[in-house]
Amino acid sequence: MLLTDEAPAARRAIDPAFRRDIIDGLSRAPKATPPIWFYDRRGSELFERITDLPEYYPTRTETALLQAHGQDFAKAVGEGRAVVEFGAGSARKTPHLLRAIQPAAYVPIDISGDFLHASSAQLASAFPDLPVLPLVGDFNGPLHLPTTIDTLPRLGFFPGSTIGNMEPDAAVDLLRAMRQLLGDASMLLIGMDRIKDRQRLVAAYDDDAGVTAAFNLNLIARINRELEGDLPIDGFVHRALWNDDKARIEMHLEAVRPLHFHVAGQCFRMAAGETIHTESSHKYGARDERLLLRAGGWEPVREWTDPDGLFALVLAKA
Ligand code: AVJ
Repeated sequence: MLLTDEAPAARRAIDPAFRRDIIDGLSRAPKATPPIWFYDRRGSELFERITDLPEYYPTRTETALLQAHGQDFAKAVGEGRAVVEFGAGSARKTPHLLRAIQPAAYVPIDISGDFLHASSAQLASAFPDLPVLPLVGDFNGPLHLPTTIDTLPRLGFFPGSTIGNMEPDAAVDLLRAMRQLLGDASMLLIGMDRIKDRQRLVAAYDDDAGVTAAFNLNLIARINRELEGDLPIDGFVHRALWNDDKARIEMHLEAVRPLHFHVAGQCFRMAAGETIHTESSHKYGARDERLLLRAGGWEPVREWTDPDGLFALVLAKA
């Protein structure tokens, strides 16, 4: 059953947060923009296509883990929790978890209302007895859980290695905020992408079909459309590189020639070879995962990985 009081998406005016983030990011040296702005409708569609690419192992590896270890989850977390999913998106992995643990309610949280409502409706019809309570919001800001789950112990679900988008200090802050939001009796099931062979990592973010390149370049189209921009789309190329010092993949948009463009009335220049750093995707060793969780106020209790150790699902308790 789908329980929602959200109005349908209004026609959007210029988004002041988007404008501020992009103007700030382009004014900085080196230029860097937050990855949340990738996910307009087209960006969300491209990301869905990325998850099906042969090179992009995280989604299928994590989904297989969720599928394979249902009985373990049921035993470790018990029935009757409220599952709170952070950044639910299309929520394609969630049915495996819900089927396994029989929760008392499901609260998917996402910034994209359109996407969230479509996937919530789908989920609600697949689980007719489960109260589905979608919450439109940014989990990096303050959130209020629906009061109907006040008395239920919570299981936070944070799949996809989305945590990897954050710098370590921000990741710790987010984990602490989740701990605060979910409460003393809560648990957290989190997906974390492992450090591995450099070629494999880079290929996952620079696929042969060019879908990740299109995903990265879509940010330029979005800036042009929504912020009165005139960035030349042929003036940029997609770059993915492994930063070994920081154990992360970085995506950049690199200027192929000297550029001069405008965004929301402001003027910007880029030298040939200069980049806009559009995303970081941090990877973790087995001990890094636990250290990060403990720093964030969570005690790891179990973890599951695939035979090749590509990806880890970690269960922690408050
Ligand atoms: C959704 C942040 C987990 O970092 O792998 C995929 C986003 N960017 N390909 C990731 C992404 C380029 C993805 N996360």
